[in-house]
Amino acid sequence: MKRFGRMTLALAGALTLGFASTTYAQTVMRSSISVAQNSHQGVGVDVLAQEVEKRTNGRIIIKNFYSGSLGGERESIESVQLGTQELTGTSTGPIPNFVPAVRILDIPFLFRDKAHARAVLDGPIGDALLKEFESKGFKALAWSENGVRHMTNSKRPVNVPDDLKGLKMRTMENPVHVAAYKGFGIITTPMAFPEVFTALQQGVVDGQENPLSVIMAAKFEQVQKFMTLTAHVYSPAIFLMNKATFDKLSAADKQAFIDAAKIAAKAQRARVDQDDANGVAYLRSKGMNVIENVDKAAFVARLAPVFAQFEKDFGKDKIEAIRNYK
Ligand code: EAX
Repeated sequence: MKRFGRMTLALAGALTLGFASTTYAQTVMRSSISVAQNSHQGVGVDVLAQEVEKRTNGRIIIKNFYSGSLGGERESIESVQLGTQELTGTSTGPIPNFVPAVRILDIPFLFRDKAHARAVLDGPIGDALLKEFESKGFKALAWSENGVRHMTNSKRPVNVPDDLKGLKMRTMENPVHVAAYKGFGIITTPMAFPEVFTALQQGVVDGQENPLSVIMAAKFEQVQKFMTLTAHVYSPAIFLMNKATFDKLSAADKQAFIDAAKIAAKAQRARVDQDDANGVAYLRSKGMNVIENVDKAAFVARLAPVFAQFEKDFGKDKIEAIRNYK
């Protein structure tokens, strides 16, 4: 038996009620997120666990670990690939290192808004990208959402692209983000999420970028004075499962996981919407200086050379198919 393998427990469910014992096998799986339970991603993995439990009549239980307690996103994805952990909820941050085709989604200013991103992810392009995970040892259950990313820092208000020049910013371990942010003149420092709060607190980096949902869940307002709603990139999220674990399920249980993940994704997106609606007022109430209106076209224009490179590397037709998706 693998040390962290699936645990099959025989439980005498009715014993405590004093009935004749009905013995049934219960499978416990482990899942994780890098952010706190009280967050959009917490809602996602909690709903996924509830729905799977309900749909399998309690035969399959998912135990969730929060706040990176099983490791950051890259480590969790690795564990799911190896099968030492069955599931994880993650942003696409580290995913290009595992499933390169998915990197196209991390291009800045690719989507007009969340509705556009959700339509692409829920349509044929998103479905085709979910299938790309299968040859890498994953069953990708559904796209969910991390949110629209904004910049924060401890040094100065960012009004125009030039204000970003020379800021030392933590980025996700994502090659597309790193290339793009360099285009802004940012000094990029890729780092796993569980290390970010301390790095900001100790001044190892000046800033970071994340959706309002993550900024609030991580309490970054305690260590970041300035935020600008740059909305520079949409950040997808995904529910990943170890492929061998999924393949062993009955057809009905496979469907249970897929249906549960769709419901979980919807709940996670709803929480992102709620956080986007409340986030600015909340963070201001905690003392953050928030710049809401920027000249977006100026930020987009600054990345022209980077976009030209992405078109070459990822295929202009593929990028246009996403941009023009209705
Ligand atoms: O998935 O690493 C990041 O900045 C992610 O947005 C965060 O962990 C939530």
